[in-house]
Amino acid sequence: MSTNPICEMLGIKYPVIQGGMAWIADAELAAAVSNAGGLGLIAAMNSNGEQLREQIKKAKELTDKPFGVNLMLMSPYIDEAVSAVCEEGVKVVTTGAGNPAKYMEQLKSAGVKVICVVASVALAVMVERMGASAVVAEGCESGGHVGDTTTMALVPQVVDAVNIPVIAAGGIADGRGMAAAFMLGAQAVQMGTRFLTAKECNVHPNYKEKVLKAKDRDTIVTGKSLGHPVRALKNRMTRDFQAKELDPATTPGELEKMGAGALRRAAIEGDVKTGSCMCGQIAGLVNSEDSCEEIITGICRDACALLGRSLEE
Ligand code: TUI
Repeated sequence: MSTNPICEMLGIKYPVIQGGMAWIADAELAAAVSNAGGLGLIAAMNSNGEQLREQIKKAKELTDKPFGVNLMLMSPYIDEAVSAVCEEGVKVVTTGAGNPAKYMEQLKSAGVKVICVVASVALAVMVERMGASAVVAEGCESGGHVGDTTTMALVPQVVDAVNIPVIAAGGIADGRGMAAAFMLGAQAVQMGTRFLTAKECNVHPNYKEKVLKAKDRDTIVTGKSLGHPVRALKNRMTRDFQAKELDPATTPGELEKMGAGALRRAAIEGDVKTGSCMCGQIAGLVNSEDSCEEIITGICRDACALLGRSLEE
């Protein structure tokens, strides 16, 4: 797949990118994905510069393959994270949960390729003008912070609107999803939920088990009223949050307080009742804990068979 534009641009073997899952995507998962021929990502999430630097150093020890960092643009430490990425010589970042305008020049002049996660055509066009190397068109089937357009509708519209390569995300977990994404014009896929249950993923076992057991209708989007809708597995947390959100007496501050720390509680402490188990709608299809290598080679093999061609054409 060396002639695939994304593989060529990033120096990777397979056009598969791991989602930048906050509190989940650490140096070990990123290195495992990169060692298997995809692009692994460390989630900078709300890490300060020092914490992120430590993860980058760890990933460098675990792999000699290219890996990247996902920058969560709502982070209070985003300035420090951008500096850490530039100084540590990270080759590629993905950005999400906002408009990366403020950081494009700094990243690009440090030689970092910037791939922006977008949920709309308008932002895709804007980031292409700013010099993004590619975009991830992320449909609302995804876990975590979501837009409101589905992958099926978003990907071809973004493909038609930009000249840079498009990576599809949201609702993809197997070779069929990957083949479908290629038919829509994407040249790579990004997957979060599928890697959440990877053997090398250090998320708390309770969280992993909840994803493995989830069915098609087990996720819900809450937080729309706050301006940052989040998809997660239904549990006591999402039920209480939704009830509060529908109650006109609830203030935005109360809701923010309820959401704060919830993902950490689930992913690190394993409290899958009062924590937030962010996860995509495709969880119902994810039923086994496989290695990153099994995931990546299996998906690419199946997609190639369905497309009747190799993914490089
Ligand atoms: O960023 C994500 N997924 C995330 S971030 C996250 S951390 C978080 N935790 C609690 C509340 C909120 C976030 C968990 N999952 N995916 C990429 C993504 N970006 N999806 C949607 C967007 C997006 C949405 C609006 C990007 C830009 C945007 O527009 C902003 C603007 O200013 O135009």
